[in-house]
Amino acid sequence: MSALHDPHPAPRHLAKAAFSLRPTRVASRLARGEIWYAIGRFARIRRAYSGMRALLERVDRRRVRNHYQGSLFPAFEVADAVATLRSEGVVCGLRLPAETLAEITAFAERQPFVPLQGGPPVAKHDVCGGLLPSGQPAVVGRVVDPEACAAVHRVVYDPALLALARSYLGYRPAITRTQLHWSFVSDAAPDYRRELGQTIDYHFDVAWFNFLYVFFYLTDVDSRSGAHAIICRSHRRKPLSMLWHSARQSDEAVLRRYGAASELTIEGPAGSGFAEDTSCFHKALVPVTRERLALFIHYT
Ligand SMILES: O=C(O)CCC(=O)C(=O)O
Repeated sequence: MSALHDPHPAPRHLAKAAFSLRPTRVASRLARGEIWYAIGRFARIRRAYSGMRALLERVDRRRVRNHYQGSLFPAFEVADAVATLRSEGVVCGLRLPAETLAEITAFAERQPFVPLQGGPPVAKHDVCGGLLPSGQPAVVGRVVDPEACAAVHRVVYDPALLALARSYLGYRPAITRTQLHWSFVSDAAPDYRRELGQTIDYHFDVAWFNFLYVFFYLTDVDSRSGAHAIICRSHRRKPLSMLWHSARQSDEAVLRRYGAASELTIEGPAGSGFAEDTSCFHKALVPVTRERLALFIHYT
């Protein structure tokens, strides 16, 4: 649908941001000094960066603080998970304890969120019929200050997740971002969602030189309630034409290149989690039957 026919046109400043997803984005970010945006997409550069961080770590004598002793995921085999991540780009099989899930969900229900459209924080119970109090469609809500929830902090600094990130990245990660997001059921048009920045199209992340994401679903998720989809193994095999083009690609282009068999739609009950190298192509499916609550941890 064109913006002209969109019943909910995106605010003008956001529409401008969407245009910058075109190929010129690489050039403009280079001009802003963000060299990592251009070169962080190359596997060799990422490996070299890991090597340098590992070297620096060896000469750094500062003591590392362990926040927690035991893991919430005692059965999670870190070495096997790292091997799967390297070959597939994703590894499933994490599961939050029931009380951790309940604590995070209750926090997200009472904590306000900032809509993707921006503006003041909104209370969750003020979303009605897929609409924000402003009358705009509810698309994605970013819960304010997720680490204020003790259970979120407990998960982010879990020793098994830190060991996974350290082993995969090759160095001790600094945690850069923790996000707790609602994805709502609403009648927002695809173009409106894109212009706001909802990641409903296949893309790969260039968040820094190297990174690993851990995702948890906090609601039951299937292909009609906001599942995350990934093209397995695409972290290792990107043609130059895709590496140098916009990080966003159409479904057709991605499936033509990698084949339908490489596409994995991750469904799971509330509490299930997975780790992903988001330099794989990935996207979020639009929820149509049930809203989704998800926790994302970015280790870099
Ligand atoms: O919400 C999702 O499942 C996808 C998130 C995503 O695409 C991203 O963080 O880059």
